[in-house]
Amino acid sequence: GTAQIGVTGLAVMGRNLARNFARHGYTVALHNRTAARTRALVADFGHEGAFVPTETAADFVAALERPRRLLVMVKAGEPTDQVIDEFAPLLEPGDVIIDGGNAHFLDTRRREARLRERGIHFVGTGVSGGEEGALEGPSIMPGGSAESYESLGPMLEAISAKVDGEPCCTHIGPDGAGHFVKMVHNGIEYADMQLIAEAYDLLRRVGGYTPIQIAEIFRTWNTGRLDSYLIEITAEVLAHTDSTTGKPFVDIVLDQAEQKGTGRWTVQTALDLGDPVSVIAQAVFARSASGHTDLRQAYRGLDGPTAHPMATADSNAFADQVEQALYASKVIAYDQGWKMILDGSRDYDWSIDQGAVARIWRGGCIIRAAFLNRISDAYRQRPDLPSLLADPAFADEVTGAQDAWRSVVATAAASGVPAPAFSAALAYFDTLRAGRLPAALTQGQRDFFGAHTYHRTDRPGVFHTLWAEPGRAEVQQS
Ligand code: NBP
Repeated sequence: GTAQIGVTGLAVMGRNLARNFARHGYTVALHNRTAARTRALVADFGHEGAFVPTETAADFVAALERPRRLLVMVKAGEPTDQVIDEFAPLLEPGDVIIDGGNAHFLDTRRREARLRERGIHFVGTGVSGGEEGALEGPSIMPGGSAESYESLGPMLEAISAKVDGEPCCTHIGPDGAGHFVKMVHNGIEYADMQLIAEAYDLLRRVGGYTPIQIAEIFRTWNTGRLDSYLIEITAEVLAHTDSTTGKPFVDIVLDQAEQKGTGRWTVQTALDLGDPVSVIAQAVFARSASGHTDLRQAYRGLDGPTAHPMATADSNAFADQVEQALYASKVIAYDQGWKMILDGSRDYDWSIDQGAVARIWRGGCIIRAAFLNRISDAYRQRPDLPSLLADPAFADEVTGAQDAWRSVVATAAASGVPAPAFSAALAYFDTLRAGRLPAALTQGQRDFFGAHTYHRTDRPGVFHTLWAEPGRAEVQQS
């Protein structure tokens, strides 16, 4: 065969990645379960580069130069296993299967281990940027063996987004590392979106701004430290008018946010790792709460404060406070995500370079932002940074924003406007900042009802109090 890469699964993502490879001069073998998609790609885009369309699995494999590289872009889950089972018997040791779908990293670990026994490299790869990113340059997060990256890496880097000449693609780590990092990316994306939504809600219901005015505020913010793709598209959505009603578009959309599941996986995995990703969790919960029409019906109209838009003179100052609350909360959400990557990397022995993750998210992906340069710089200065807040520049910014941040959270509570992500971020900041936590009381309760023991602040050892006995004597257990 002559094709340097083959793509099987030619729906929007696979088709656009195949075109992206071809536009970069690679010969691309094409395959799809339903051959009509393969033919349509060649008919519509065949002039863009060198494609080798195939219809059977055997022809597809035969079209590839060796070692073979097959990119699987089918629906995640069962279809991915079916496609692997179809192709693996046709491959030889040294060949590489790349899964660019949104697989769960534990599935990727399972698949990688199984294929490794047969000498086949399995590269679970996160791809972010949606349909447009796939064509124009996504952010790419490949896992798998270092050996597979040697031949595959340059091709993936070629088709990835570039920022300051650097590709938004790097080898993340063995087996499931790439899909794990993609999962956390999506969790952070959920948090970013929820924080922006809360900022909008407060500006509208407390600040008294119209959607068009808020679009303008977001455009201004987009020239500063919040400069990001998500802020940019938020302004576009808010400025959009519904053509049939003439109303702001945001007012005619049903207020129920859906999810495909990667945010939920992030929180489920964080619970297993023991990582308190509270802002990400609130973002996932906010989407599920919005969909519970039965609950919303039961609560709707219950007595409580009604937000009153403030006088115009005060709303400018309020908008500035919201910007500060948004920025500080964003730093906390990212800090939670990076801590999760650190812990995942430790638990699974992946040796993930935290700074490199920031670098490859600067372009191509949904959370791309100037902010990621800052995170990248922080890790460049200190590669073993335990937390973003251990970086003096981030610490200064967050502590500097906190008066405004507290005021916004207090105003939200007093006005009856929900701000779960802003509030969770602030509570996280205050939890970790505290000299003493009421966790001491929790541990006392645990010792009382379950003899779970406790440590003392003043001397080493493990202790238990005999709560049921009159003297409540303390016994040292070790
Ligand atoms: P879909 O997730 O909609 O999957 C459609 C493709 O899967 C078609 O090629 C279809 O073949 C194939 N397929 C299915 Br369904 N079941 C199959 C089976 N049993 N055997 C073989 N092929 C099967 O496509 P997509 O939206 O392009 O996404 C592809 C992957 O990329 C997914 O894992 C997705 O999560 C991930 N992803 C998507 C985005 C995005 O923005 N859409 C971003 C990043 C990652 P057919 O034509 O014969 O039905």
